[in-house]
Amino acid sequence: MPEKLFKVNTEEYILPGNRACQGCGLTLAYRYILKALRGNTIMTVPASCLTVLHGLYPITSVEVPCLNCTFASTAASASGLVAGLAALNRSDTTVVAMAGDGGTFDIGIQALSGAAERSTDFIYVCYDNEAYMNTGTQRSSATPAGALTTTTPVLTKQQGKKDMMKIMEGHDIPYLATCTPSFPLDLYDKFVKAKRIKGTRYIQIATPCPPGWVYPPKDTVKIGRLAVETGIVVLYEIENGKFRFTGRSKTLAEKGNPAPVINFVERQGRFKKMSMEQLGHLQRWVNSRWAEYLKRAEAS
Ligand SMILES: Cc1ncc(C[n+]2csc(CCOP(=O)(O)OP(=O)(O)O)c2C)c(N)n1
Ligand code: SF4
Ligand SMILES: [Mg+2]
Repeated sequence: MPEKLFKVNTEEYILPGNRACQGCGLTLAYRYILKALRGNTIMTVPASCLTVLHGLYPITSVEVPCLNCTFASTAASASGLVAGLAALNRSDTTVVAMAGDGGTFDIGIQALSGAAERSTDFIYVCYDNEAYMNTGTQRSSATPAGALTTTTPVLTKQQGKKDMMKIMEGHDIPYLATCTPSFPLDLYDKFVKAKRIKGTRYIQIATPCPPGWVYPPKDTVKIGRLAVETGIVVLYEIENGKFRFTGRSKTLAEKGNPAPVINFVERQGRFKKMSMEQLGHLQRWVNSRWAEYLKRAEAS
């Protein structure tokens, strides 16, 4: 049952003023995550924009404890925290591992796969801004084809985005979900639900990033909404193998179709060198994935 707006936690766990950029989608997402988890959380975070948001010890903008770990070891670090809390008989604290797309799709995938295969009891959050943003927008395996990055500065990235949700689903974990801070209640509900489930829970959040995606900071919420309207991002959850559309994607699945991907692409400078061929490919990829999800929703 979705959380009603009036029941949303009014406490704030991120203090005013932090070192993230203006209009950062990650900051919005993180604010809603901590509200949904009601602050009763230990975070573990590798090098990324999220460590910058947290600040440098002893000064921080965030009111939950956070362990900084090395890039490759986020899920291993979370496994250690889970074991430590169990030894102390503390079952009331949720362990949350949270890394960027670089730290998840690429560098942290081995430790994540190991922990997920054992279904270690933590929530793993990948906030996906589709590049290594903290070090200046290098391409990752989450970057879509056609995007300019500082490591694909001339021809754009040629390879398509890795389907990390599919990889994580292959681990047979109890809960997976996608969301974006542009639809905050959908995000909030998924974390409220994930908190109650045992085992490894994987949540992937599409977080628009003004400097990396090259659009004005005021447009972050709009860009995230367009990603969903065009089917680039599909909001869904998979609980014990059962696929379900949620939020705006559910409405689109029941009452319409996604809008053309050009509506999303044309608003971002990172796609200014995207070829017509790449655009066509992206549209066909979105169409076929949408058809696949419709079938799954029907079968569930
Ligand atoms: C082993 C290692 N390699 C490289 C770095 C440099 N580094 C720090 S943050 C970062 C980018 C991380 O990208 P992502 O995980 O997508 O998070 P984002 O910066 O986009 O928030 C890199 C390459 C590092 N700290 N450690
Ligand atoms: S580079 Fe992007 S993800 Fe990183 S702090 Fe700035 S807006 Fe946020
Ligand atoms: Mg990133």
